[in-house]
Amino acid sequence: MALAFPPDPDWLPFDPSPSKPAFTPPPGAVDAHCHVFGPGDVFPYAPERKYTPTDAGKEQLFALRDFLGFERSVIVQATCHGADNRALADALVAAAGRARGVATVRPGVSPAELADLHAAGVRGIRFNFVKRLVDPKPDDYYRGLVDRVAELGWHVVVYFEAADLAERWDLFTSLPTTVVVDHMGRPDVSQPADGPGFALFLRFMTERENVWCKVSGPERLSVSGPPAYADVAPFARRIVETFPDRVLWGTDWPHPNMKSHMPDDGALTDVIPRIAPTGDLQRRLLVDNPMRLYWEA
Ligand code: 0GY
Repeated sequence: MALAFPPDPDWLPFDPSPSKPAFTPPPGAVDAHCHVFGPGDVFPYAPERKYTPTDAGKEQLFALRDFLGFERSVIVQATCHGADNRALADALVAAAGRARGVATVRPGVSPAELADLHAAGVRGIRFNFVKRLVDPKPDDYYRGLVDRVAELGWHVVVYFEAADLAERWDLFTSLPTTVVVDHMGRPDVSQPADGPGFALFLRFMTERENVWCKVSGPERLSVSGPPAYADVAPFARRIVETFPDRVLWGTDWPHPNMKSHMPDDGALTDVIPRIAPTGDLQRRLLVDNPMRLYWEA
């Protein structure tokens, strides 16, 4: 039978049999950045999407969570589902308290829809500024949405390219909620971690104590490549050691839009002790911080 949504011809599917990581996550560890895709015949992909992935459903996500040694997940709405959060909400409900979500909403969203998302486990919304994924909007669009969700106690996740930080500085530094930046703001890791390129991002986190960072996505940023992603580690480690109470980590499974290679999720998990070298840093990164933001807020 033909798939309702055949993936893009150059789509790299996720690795169905990752290696077992040598690193054992601490009890209660949270994978704080992952997605579910479809399945498209149940939860159709959005008409305005910029890519069509292979299906990657909740059962596969939960199996990977258990295999890698995580107890909980934060599932982030991906742009291929637009503002239709049904696949996300379905996965959150099925996870029975072991998952929280970050949704995408548009200005017309009703209070009842927001309440339903909250009941399912959503605790934040995501603003995506990456032009190959979405058509970014003027600042006021985002400000209006933040006002809607701040009263629910939700936070905002932002995904942007390094160059967007200067361009959107006024917006990003004026958001009243907790702000979580995906993948360290996508630094150019061919530059030094203590060089001027990354300095603006460090300044952003230093000056704005409401800004958190996901030290995730080495497979997207690395030039040196797998399995160690050695060129990304100094960036992540610097953030973890400087802001140990405002960092999160996630697999980014099922790794949408990877072109160079598909990462082994076991190898990605083994990056953790290189960026959070002590048990204390690992516990804050994987347990204390995500629990505070997603379960105790
Ligand atoms: C990620 C990265 C990507 C895609 C999306 O929402 C999305 O479609 O976030 C990407 O292509 O960089 O981490 O989810």
